[in-house]
Amino acid sequence: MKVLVLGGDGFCGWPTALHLSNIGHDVVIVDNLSRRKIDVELEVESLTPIAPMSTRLQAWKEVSGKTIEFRYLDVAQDYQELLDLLRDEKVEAVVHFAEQRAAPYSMKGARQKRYTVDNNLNATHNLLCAVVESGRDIHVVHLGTMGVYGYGTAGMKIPEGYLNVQVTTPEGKVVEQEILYPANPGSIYHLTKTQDALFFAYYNKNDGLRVTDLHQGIVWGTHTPETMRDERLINRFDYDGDYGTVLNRFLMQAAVGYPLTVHGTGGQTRAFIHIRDTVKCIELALTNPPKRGEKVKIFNQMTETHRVRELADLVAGLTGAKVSNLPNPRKEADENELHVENKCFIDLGLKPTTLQDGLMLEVTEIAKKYSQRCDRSRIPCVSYWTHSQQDAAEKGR
Ligand code: NAD
Ligand code: USQ
Repeated sequence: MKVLVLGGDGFCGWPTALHLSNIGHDVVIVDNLSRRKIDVELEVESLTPIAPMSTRLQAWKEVSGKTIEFRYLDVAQDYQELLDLLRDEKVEAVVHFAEQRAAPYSMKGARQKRYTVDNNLNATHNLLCAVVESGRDIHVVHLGTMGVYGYGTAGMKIPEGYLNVQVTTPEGKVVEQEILYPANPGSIYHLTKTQDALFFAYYNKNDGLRVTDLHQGIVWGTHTPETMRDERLINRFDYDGDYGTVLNRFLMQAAVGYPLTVHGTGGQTRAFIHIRDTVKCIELALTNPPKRGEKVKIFNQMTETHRVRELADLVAGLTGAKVSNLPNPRKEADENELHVENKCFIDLGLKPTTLQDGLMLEVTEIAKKYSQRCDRSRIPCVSYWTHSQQDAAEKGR
């Protein structure tokens, strides 16, 4: 299948592009390298030394004999180029990762909030608009987030996208309806994903677009079988206070002897998935597209839930690291329960990789191997959700 991977230079996109190429798809990566440029802006680098795109692609050709094409293009800006690409390359499916994905970065200030909204909404809308204009029956697979739902429920499992509700009419008749699960974003970044979901519902209803929206949990790990085949194929590992996600940060902090940065009580429960399962899920989504006329398929792409303080205790137990409870820079519930339905992928054959599988070792080893590349000054989270949190932090310094 001819597949465009938008955002194929990123943490999830790069291993996905390799995996899809490896199993025989004809892959074209589209990326504007904005993630690498944000590293320059934040004066930080991936813990792992990621190679330039041409080196990555040459290495892949050498180890696999397969070619992946690369197009430098801004999906949020270069509409005509995107449309031409869909037509000229006779694209059959698009995997869309090309968004600004860090909640803390999206909350740093007005510039970053506006960039995140402009970039993410325009990228998604340009893609949908271009698919319609191309006249091609292209399956769009989008990476959404568990954070569209908020992280709590009325006690049931968070369903896969849709909720059955009953409403009472003025005449007293009870009517059943299926609605999109109510959006409850916790950051501007998460908010853009809730708007993406409305774009998909609309284009599906109006134009019959076939869309799969994957509401993914926090991705951990670094390697996939493909990225391990050559040092030049190594995946990125973000550890800084804006882009580093909680479990990979704890593993890296343990490796460099930095007390684990638990926000508040660490009572936040979140959904997780290993990067190996991410690429598998994309494969499954591509091979099981919605039929023509079918509503947007929404899958919860996660395999387990964990509480932040339990992850810290686990990492501390494995490594002897100290745990530090810090004032939470975010506006979020201190404690929450989280139960999530993930039957769709399990039924399609996903065999989850769990923390118990010893894969923590892989990340600990990565974190240790490259620990000399860590800039400790970039570890603290210095993005505050509100001015009052920022003022309090400044007074406390
Ligand atoms: P990433 O920042 O590493 O990768 C995103 C890629 O998209 C980057 O290479 C960036 O340069 C590119 N990009 C951004 N805007 C673009 C544009 N306008 N035009 C072209 N390219 C553009 O992020 P990631 O961790 O790989 O996440 C990929 C997707 O998966 C995101 O949409 C994110 O919301 C979602 N997701 C990620 C996680 C996670 O834990 N990493 C969890 C859930 C969902
Ligand atoms: N946290 C800490 N200490 C840290 C970093 C984070 O306690 O050093 C806490 C946060 O306060 C939060 C939780 O850990 O309660 C998760 O934070 P995170 O940065 O690991 O994840 P999040 O901001 O939610 O974002 C990440 C990805 C995003 C994706 C999302 C999936 O960056 O792209 O959409 O995970 S989900 O969380 O399921 O919405």
